[in-house]
Parts: sequence; structure tokens; C-alpha cells
Amino acid sequence: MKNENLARLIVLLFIIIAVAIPFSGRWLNSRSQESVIELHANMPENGGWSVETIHAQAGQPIRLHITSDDVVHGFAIGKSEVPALEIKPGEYTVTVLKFDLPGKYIFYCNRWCGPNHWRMRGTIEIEGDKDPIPAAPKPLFLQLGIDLDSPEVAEVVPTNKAAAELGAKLKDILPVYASESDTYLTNSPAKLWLRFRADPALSKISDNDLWNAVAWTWQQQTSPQALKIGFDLYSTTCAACHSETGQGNGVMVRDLPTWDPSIHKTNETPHQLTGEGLFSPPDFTDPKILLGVSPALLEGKIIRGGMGTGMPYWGSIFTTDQIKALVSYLYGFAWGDIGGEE
Ligand code: HEC
Ligand SMILES: [Cu+2]
Repeated sequence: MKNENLARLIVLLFIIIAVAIPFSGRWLNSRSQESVIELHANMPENGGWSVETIHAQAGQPIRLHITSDDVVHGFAIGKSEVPALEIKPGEYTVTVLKFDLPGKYIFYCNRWCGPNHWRMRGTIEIEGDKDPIPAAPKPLFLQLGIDLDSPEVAEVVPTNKAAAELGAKLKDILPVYASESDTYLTNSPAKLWLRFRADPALSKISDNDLWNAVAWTWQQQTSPQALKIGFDLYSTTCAACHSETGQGNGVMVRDLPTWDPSIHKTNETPHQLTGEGLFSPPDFTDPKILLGVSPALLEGKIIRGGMGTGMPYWGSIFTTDQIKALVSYLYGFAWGDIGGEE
């Protein structure tokens, strides 16, 4: 009798264990699949992000508990549609991220928390068997071998404000190359003007009208929507240094010497905290500056940054289209008309 009970008990135990194992296995699995990370934001002077590299598998959810130890920061992912988060001191913001393709992603602070704010960047490294995120095509400035550190100054500038609407009247007599995107990408407005001036087909057109034609060809390469994107990105990420008006005297760079490529060397490492060796940007409203450089150069500068001048690099943060939109928006400063605001 006793033995029989014991045998029943053992059988029952086996059944319980047999049923429980797969369940506990599933439970353990689901816990280990999600990786939980506590992330503290600090101004770069106070140490930046507490975690600089986050590792995860493709498809694996990453649960982030983010807080700030000093001021309000932002949390954003480069080249993605994920909306940016506001990170407040003393509060936890929880978000779950998931990346389907292996590769490197950049997370960054999108709030101007201090002069070194833009240094608040970290990496999310995703591993997995799938094909990684496709590599971006080689930027045009590298393909063309453009030296970003010695931009040219415009050889010629308009005497009157150039007007794209007036240039449109000349569109039927402009040579074919005027509307090719390669012409736009690889020439400065001044270079295109010189090419127009030297073109026998345009010999009867006045200097002013040729500038209007150049302004028109520049306008053909963008759209009001792109200019609006450019304006929004510029206001939130560039104006702190370049200023809303493009004059290069934003709050973060006041009192710094203005960068002049013909005098200053860019290979010296500036002092991050005192700002010694950092420069303030050139005045974009001076037509000599922007009418002297090609979209390929501007794009390159935005992608690569200034190598020690204080101009941050944005190649890992913005998509190709966003950078193109920024470039078209910048030229507006030189033509004297700024799209996007209305
Ligand atoms: C922390 C300050 C700072 C921020 C933020 C900043 N810049 Fe700059 N930028 C500079 C400085 C300083 C220079 C001049 C030195 C150089 O060209 O490297 C410069 C130069 C440039 C140039 C080169 C102009 C030329 O004629 O060679 C471009 C283009 C530019 N910035 C675009 C941008 C855009 C677009 C953004 C925003 C996405 C931005 N910058 C954000 C400081 C900044
Ligand atoms: Cu910040």
C-alpha cells in the first residue's frame, strides 16, 4: 500500500516536470531574447552617454531605460524614422528598439545641451546572419577628389540679387548642360556663370540675366518640400553655430575667430572644453563663400565635418536626401532668399 502511493507520487512528479520543462524553457527564452539596458545621459563635460556601444542581435528587442543625470537631453537614432525622445533629469523614459538588419546604427542627443552637445553620440551594433544594411555609395567629393579644406572663393558674384523667376524666361535658350544634375553637383554657381559667359550661344545675354539663369538652374535641382526639410534640419541642428540667418554667429560660437581656410590649419586638435582652437563658421550670406563652392563640396563638408575646426560630421546621422536638402537650403543664404519659412 505504502509502496503503491510512493509509485503514484513519483509518476505524478514526472508528469509535472515533463509539462513544466518546456514552459520554463519558453519563459527563460523570452526573457533572454529581450536585452534590457539602463542608459544615463550626461553633458559631454560630465561623461556623455553612460553606455557608448549597445550590442544586440538582429530582430532582438532592446529595452532601453533612459534617464538624465544633469539637464534635458534628447535620444534619437541616425538615418531612421524612429521619433526622437525627450530625456528629463530624474525621470525614466522607456523605449523598445528593434533592428532587422545587421550593421552599425548611431544614437545621439538632439537637444542643444551645451557647446559640445553634438559629441553625445553612441553606437548600436547589430549582429545577425541576414545581409547587413546596404553601404552608402561613395560620396561625390571622394569620387571627384575635392579637397574640403581649401574651398574656393567665388571668382565672380552678382551685382544685383539674382532671381530664379527671371532666369526661367531664358530656359529655352539655355544649353542642355544647364539642366543636367551633374552640372549642378560638380560646379559652383560662379563656375557655371563663367561657363555660360564663355558660351557663344549666350553671348547676347546680359551678365545679370546670366546670374538669373544660374539661380534658375539651382532652383530646378530642388523642390519646396526639400527646402522645408532643409530648413527644419538647419534650425534644429546647425543654427546654434551657423545662426538662423546663416551669418555664422550662433550662440555656440560667439567670440570664436572666424575660420579662414587660407590662414588656418585644420589639422590641429582644438581644446574641447575651453574651445581654444575652435572657429566660428564663415558668413553664408557673403555670396563669395557659397557661390564659390559646388554642391559636392558642401555635401562633403556636411558628411565629413571640419576635422578640428568645430564643424561636426553628420554623415552617420542624416540620410543622403536630408544632406541634399540641407545643401539646397544653404544656397538660399547666398542668393538672399530663404525658402522653407514662409
Ligand atoms: C558646433 C558648431 C557647428 C555646427 C553645429 C554646425 N557647423 Fe557647419 N561649420 C562650423 C564651423 C566652425 C565651420 C568652418 C570650418 C570648416 O569649414 O570646417 C563650418 C563649416 C560648414 C560648411 C563649409 C562651408 C564652406 O564654404 O566651406 C558647411 C557646408 C557647413 N558648415 C554646414 C553645416 C550644416 C548643414 C550643419 C547642420 C547639420 C552644421 N554645419 C552644423 C561649425 C558648426
Ligand atoms: Cu545632450
